[in-house]
Amino acid sequence: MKKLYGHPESLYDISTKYCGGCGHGIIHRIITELVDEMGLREKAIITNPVGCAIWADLYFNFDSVQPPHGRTPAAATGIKRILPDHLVICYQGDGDMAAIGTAEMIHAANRGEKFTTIFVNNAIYGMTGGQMAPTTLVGQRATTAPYGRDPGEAGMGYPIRVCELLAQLDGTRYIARGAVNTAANIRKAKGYIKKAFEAQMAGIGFTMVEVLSPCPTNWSMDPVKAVEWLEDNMIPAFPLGEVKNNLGAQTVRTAAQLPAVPEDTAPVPENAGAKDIARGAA
Ligand SMILES: Cc1ncc(C[n+]2csc(CCOP(=O)(O)OP(=O)(O)O)c2C)c(N)n1
Ligand code: SF4
Ligand SMILES: [Mg+2]
Repeated sequence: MKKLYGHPESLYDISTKYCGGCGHGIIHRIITELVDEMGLREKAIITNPVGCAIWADLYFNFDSVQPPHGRTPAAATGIKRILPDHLVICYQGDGDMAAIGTAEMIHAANRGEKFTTIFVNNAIYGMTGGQMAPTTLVGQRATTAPYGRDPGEAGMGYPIRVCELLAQLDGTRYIARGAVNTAANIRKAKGYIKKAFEAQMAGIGFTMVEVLSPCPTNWSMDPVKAVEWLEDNMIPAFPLGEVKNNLGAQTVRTAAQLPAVPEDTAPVPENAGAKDIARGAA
């Protein structure tokens, strides 16, 4: 008999702590459906964010690690390097990734670390009560921007488009942005995450899927209005689709195609001999 619908084995069958209309639960569901479909439950490891998804280990029925806020890319780097045949998922919110852990995120992407980041963008610091995030829209109100984000006189900066930023880096291979506002977009987001997971399991470099996600509580809206607000305001600011697809061998810039200094002309630092000391020879 063919099973048409069921609860994913990788998702515990319990109520979550998320507010009604929150996008995190849908994103958990997409991830766990894929882990089941790909038969990877025994090989999946998630690094939890700090933020509303900090309790993700209560929901995901596979291994998890809880690094400090913003440091999940550093933890995921270590895990994936030690266990390259595992599916390592780095789950991050927008405050977690684009503010508190900016350095970790950029350098992991630039190094081409071979894990997959799921970046949940709800344009706000959800867990701590609605402070402005790097992705908060111009004019959007937050507890720390009560008159709306103002990049002008108030000097609050502009919303950071993380996908486009990371797409510039040679270490990144697949970057896409989806949303969980409609059934069709949920299916598309699942397709992007599937592609990223498959690329990871094929040993290809850094992959990331951003997912635009409603936070009705901190947007002070009911769940239906929050979905409409996401459609009307977030999608125009953060366009959906594949931002970078460098998975095909023919499109990859190999090391040989990147500008490099010929070895015989490379400058030699005066204290180059100190490398033995740095390696612990002394
Ligand atoms: C180093 C550090 N700074 C700040 C905090 C407080 N803090 C916890 S969650 C959070 C906001 C998280 O927002 P986001 O990553 O967007 O996740 P969301 O709750 O919106 O899903 C902050 C600032 C912390 N725990 N550690
Ligand atoms: S505060 Fe926002 S992000 Fe956090 S659980 Fe509630 S709706 Fe979701
Ligand atoms: Mg957030």
